Amino acid sequence: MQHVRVRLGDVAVQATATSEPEVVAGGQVLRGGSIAVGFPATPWRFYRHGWQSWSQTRWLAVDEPVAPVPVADLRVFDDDPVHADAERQGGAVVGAVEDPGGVLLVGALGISGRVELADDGLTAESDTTDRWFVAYGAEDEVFAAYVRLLGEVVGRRDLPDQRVWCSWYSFYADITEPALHEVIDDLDGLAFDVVQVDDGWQRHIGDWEANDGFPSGMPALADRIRASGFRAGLWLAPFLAHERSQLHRDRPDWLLRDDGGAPVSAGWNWDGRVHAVDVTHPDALAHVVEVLRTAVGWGFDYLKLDFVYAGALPGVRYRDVERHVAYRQAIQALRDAVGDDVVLLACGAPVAPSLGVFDAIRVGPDVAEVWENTEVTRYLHRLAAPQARYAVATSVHRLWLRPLVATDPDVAYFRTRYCLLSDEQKALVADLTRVCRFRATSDIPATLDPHERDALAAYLTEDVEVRRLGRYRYDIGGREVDFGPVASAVPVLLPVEG
Ligand code: 9PG
Repeated sequence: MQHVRVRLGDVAVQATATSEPEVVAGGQVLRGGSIAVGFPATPWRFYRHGWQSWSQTRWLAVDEPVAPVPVADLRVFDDDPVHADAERQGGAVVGAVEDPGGVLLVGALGISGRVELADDGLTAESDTTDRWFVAYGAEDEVFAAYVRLLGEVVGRRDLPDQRVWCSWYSFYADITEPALHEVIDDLDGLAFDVVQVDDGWQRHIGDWEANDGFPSGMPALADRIRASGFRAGLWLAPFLAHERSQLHRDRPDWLLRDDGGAPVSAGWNWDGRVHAVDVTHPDALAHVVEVLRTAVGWGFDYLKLDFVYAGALPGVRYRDVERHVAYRQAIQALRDAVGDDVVLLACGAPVAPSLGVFDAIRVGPDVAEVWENTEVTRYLHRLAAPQARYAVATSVHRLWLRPLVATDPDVAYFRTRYCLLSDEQKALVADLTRVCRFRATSDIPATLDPHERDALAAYLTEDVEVRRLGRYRYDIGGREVDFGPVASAVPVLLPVEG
């Protein structure tokens, strides 16, 4: 480790690294498993990039206190559990600070890393790379330079604009074959590309076969969707095993374990604890690969792979590989098995190790037909829980990823029934889907009034040009839309009494 001076445009900063900086397009590259970069000036904001899709991502005031999620079983939904007790603000892979002169960015040139805000600079460490991009300048320029270099390391994929009908935000887990048939009939005349069946079709989390709600089976459902002119999409959580699943009973040897030999918690959901499948176990991986092959064999060629952070949790693995490497090898095996023509959408996914393999990534938490779930945010500090407000805020801060992957901001709402969002809130969410060029909804045509149905039809066929005007401001088809008031609002988090 040595002290080096790094020239960044007009300024020079102190850094510690293992060698002298190397000049690259838009910045410099520093080397080291752990490095530090001094501030060029006193910063006022820190860019926190969350570990996985749902993790809070935004510009924080530098003095915002860290506020961990007090319930261990829910922490994994919010961020990397490894850093749950961190004393400083920090984020995954990339971090930045803003001062009056510009933005200083430090980003891993690899699939994992942690960047933290220290008193006099940013510190960064990684177990998978020793190369760090460092730049200082205008926000869009430093992020663009970083994502360009990152893409050279992790790869990129291209996906045309998507228009998706997804079952989740209307039916939740209560989907059945007759209910979906009715929706598919009613979607006639609406320009969706994909009809995606979400959670609720399977026997259990881990048992990826049709349940009793789908008596004709999954191939028949895929056929029905395709015959209506849509691609058939299916939700799976392939790296999870619910504690009451058959998989869990039959293959305890496939579960990721902690040092004491107990299965690692991958969260609490579906009325129980879920555990992680150890995807470095060759039989477990072969099984997961077979699950995906089977889904593709049924006729589904758009797969939403959810809760996949479970593949990158800390634990004792069959093969002793770093957790993000384990995750990436597993998703690469899935990609190799299904081929390039199947669209793979990652959800609940560690972002950086998903790049180059997935076509699209969910870049924020779930929207939901409520704006904010205040009990959950204030008392549980859960900004990753389903709520439209933080879904918008996090997704808006992830748009710099677009050159490498399609960014899915989750669904827009056109309905008034069963929706507590105001017209302005619905419009803002819909505008974000326009910016992302990823249009989706779960609205059931039968619940829309004629005016709402027309609005949905127009939304699916419109051709609007989008231009970025500033950090939060966009020109969308000639209208100026400002996500700033929502994206830059500081959440109210109350202290948890011990
Ligand atoms: C299906 C859903 C939908 C949705 C996904 C994911 O933090 N949480 O408790 C939490 C629960 C559910 C959840 C996300 C976070 O939703 O994002 O689109 O597919 O699973 O169960």
